[in-house]
Amino acid sequence: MSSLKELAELVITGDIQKVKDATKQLLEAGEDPLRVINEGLIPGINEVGVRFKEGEMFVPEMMMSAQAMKAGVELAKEKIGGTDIPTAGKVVMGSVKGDLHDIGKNLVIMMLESSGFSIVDLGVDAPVEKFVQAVKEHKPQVVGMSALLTTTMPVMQEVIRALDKEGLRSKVKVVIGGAPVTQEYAEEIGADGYAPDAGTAVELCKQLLN
Ligand code: B1M
Repeated sequence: MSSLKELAELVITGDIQKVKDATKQLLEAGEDPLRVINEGLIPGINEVGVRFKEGEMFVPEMMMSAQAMKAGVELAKEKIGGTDIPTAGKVVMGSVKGDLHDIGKNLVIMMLESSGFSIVDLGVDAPVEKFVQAVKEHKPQVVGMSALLTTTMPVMQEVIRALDKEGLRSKVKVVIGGAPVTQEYAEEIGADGYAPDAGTAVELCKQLLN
């Protein structure tokens, strides 16, 4: 029987099948799917980041770990399921231009969906115009942006400026997040809120819409 700690280790090794097997085992044994994500899969990928920074792991290995992590999240997601409550609001969400990281964004989406929000997912590397177009077309209450690179963070401000220019800024709440993003940065660029994790992102969206 795998433990959450062992699951984290398996994410680090990047063995997709083993991560799937261990995740399944834990879920079948009745482990809370959110715990599997937050205390098994996420610590694993975080350690990958540390080792990458220290030059102990390289991009291909980081990719394998990311795929293994995603496979585990998919299985946990099936257990979390949806909600029967009517839609809590619509959120347009994307990883900003230049940013290919989407694990965190997808977790935020998953949590929002399971809390009754409907999502328009712009995917990764989403250009400024794509956000603007999506707001015009889908009329969401919230625009969510994710950035994992310090070099892509400024795109969030570009999106806010473009929404402003198009007269759309007052019609939506803008929420941002991602590992390098902070509350101070959110205030600096004029976002309505920042969330450090997926659970807080849901709370924040609910709060902003009330
Ligand atoms: Co990249 N990468 N990566 N990477 N990668 C980081 C981000 C890095 C910190 C690693 C390091 O050096 N320690 C570093 C960035 C350094 C910096 O900018 N300061 C880095 C780098 C340098 C790079 C490349 C440039 C490497 C290269 O090619 N030389 C390259 C860039 C590609 C690009 O985007 N253009 C690159 C590539 C990749 C992979 C493709 C291999 C892979 C991504 C796969 C994928 O996402 N599909 C990858 C990975 C896996 C990572 C690390 C290891 C893990 C990221 C992750 O998924 N974390 C990462 C190190 C790290 O962050 N510790 C690293 C788990 C995830 C659940 O957390 O995304 O933070 P996170 O999301 C959280 C919260 O932040 C929050 O909720 C989530 C759940 O709790 N949140 C939000 C996120 N978005 C939110 C939005 C919200 C609210 C909350 O509102 C809308």
